Amino acid sequence: MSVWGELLEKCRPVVADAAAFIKRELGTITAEQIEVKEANSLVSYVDKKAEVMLVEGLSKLLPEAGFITEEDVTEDNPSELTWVIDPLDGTTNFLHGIPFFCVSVALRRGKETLIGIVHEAVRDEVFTASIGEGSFLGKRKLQIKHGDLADALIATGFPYGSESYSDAYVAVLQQVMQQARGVRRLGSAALDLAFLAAGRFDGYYEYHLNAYDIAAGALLVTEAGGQVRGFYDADDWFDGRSLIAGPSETVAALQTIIEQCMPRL
Ligand code: LIP
Repeated sequence: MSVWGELLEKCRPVVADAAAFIKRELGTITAEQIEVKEANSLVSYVDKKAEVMLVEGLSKLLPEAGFITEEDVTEDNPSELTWVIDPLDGTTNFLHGIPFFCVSVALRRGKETLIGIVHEAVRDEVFTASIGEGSFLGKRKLQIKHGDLADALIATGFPYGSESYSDAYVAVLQQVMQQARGVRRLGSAALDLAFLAAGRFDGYYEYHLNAYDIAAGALLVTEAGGQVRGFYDADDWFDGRSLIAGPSETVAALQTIIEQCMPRL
């Protein structure tokens, strides 16, 4: 096992504690405790407290590493090694009592992702990957599923505040609905990517994402033999706010639809 595989093992209990805390709070949040960050992007003390737990725990494991986090409980300070954290991915699901959300943690060095953990908080499914050592659900090694778009179940998401491009985005969805077996919108990019790595989905695409929504999930997909890329630039998925993921043939098919229906804005 590499040093990153060993560090991944030490991260598990830190992530599990945050997931357990979030699960305990499910269904207890009052309307007064919900804050609106930007159009329909919600947050509560649960996201913030979970992020504090993660930052404190991970800082002890790797004091020299910086952070990129969703809730900014700590100043974003990307460094040579950087933790990329979404303490509660699927916040809207959580606040509506929909049991589909997770903790997502990745470690990056420059443009490389070394570790990824996506901990689904309700059923305690733990998806993990370390660079060069594969992806796992629990102890089960994951392998991306190959196949035609016609037989594919595709996951996607509908971004907040999409007025400027919603017609083009709906045109993409219409083509995917016509050409694929089915489409699912479950509300957590990190879990969409984890389910893709586990062969539950056959492809995923979304626009207007944040790096912390996808950093860990993307490594789960690539370490399971899949591909990730931006809508318009292959390498621009981390900062480019758009992502296509899946087996190479499905990524190519989705990219063709996106180029036809949603040319670069
Ligand atoms: C969510 C993503 C989801 C996307 C939502 C939101 P959050 O992240 O996981 O895929 O469609 O717009 O960005 O806000 O729950 O951390």
